[in-house]
Amino acid sequence: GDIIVEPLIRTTISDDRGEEPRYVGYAASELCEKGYGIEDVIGLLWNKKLPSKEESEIIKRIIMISADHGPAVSGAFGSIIAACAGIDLPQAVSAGMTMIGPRFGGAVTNAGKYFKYGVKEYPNDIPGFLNWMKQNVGPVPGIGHRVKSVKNPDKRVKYLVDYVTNQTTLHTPCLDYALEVEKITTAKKDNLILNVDGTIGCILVDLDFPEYSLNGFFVLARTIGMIGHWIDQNNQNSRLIRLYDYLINYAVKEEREV
Ligand code: Q5B
Repeated sequence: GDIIVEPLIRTTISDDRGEEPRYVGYAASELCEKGYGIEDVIGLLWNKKLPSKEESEIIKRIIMISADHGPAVSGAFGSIIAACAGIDLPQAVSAGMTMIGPRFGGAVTNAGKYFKYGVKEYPNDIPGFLNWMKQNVGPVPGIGHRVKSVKNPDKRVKYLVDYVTNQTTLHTPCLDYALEVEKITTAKKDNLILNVDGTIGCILVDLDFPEYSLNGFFVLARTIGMIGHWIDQNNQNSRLIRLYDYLINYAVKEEREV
């Protein structure tokens, strides 16, 4: 008789059993032909929805603005060190990727999650929200920057906030809430601004992207930059990096006899 096999996995996003891949039912070539962009493919594969033109423009700007932030940041620096050690592209990029976490670039998901929580549970009580965060979570994801501050604002953040609020019709409760939080945190300390992770996290929540997808935007965007740094170092035939002694504080014991 027939042998019934339980499927090993279940997918709800794509299907390649026909002539070409279909993303949530849409043929990839047809999307290209009809003028859709990578931001629409992201909407399909990450949120199972074709974004509106206005939503696509926001997604595109999020990716463009977070694609790179120079060589000094943890991710690019990790990829550059790897490139200089002669490591191949995928591994060098994954060295940089490894840096994406709660302090660097990987605060997008939790920023979206907790600001959304604040909107729901502490709508008119930001001090209450900050107190809850302090007791239950720790530093507020999406707030704070190593070098950007009220006196040295992050142009990326200003641009995205301005674009979304003044040039689109998107309803932005999460972003509005985070900007109110920023007013209180920056009054305490100049660098406790709404950072790029927090800004994109809130905009993506307002765009109705699923919580689990949010860090994916930074990961995807920054992959573009990390690949760029790997190519750049290879083009220059860069040498192996070894830190000079003056860059290290050797807080070790004096030489001793055993
Ligand atoms: N404090 C980002 O810290 C950083 C606080 C806070 C309450 C906070 C810190 C943080 C949350 C995680 C986050 C994304 C580690 C950052 C990014 C992409 C990037 C990177 C680039 C790019 C910086 C000093 C004092 C302490 C802390 C208090 C700090 N943050 N309190 N909520 N969120 N943020 N990450 O300056 O009393 O002195 O003990 O963890 O959103 O990654 O460009 O570089 O595009 O590549 O090193 O933009 O803010 O300060 O950690 O020594 O703290 O401030 O409790 O208080 P710092 P810390 P106290 S965007």
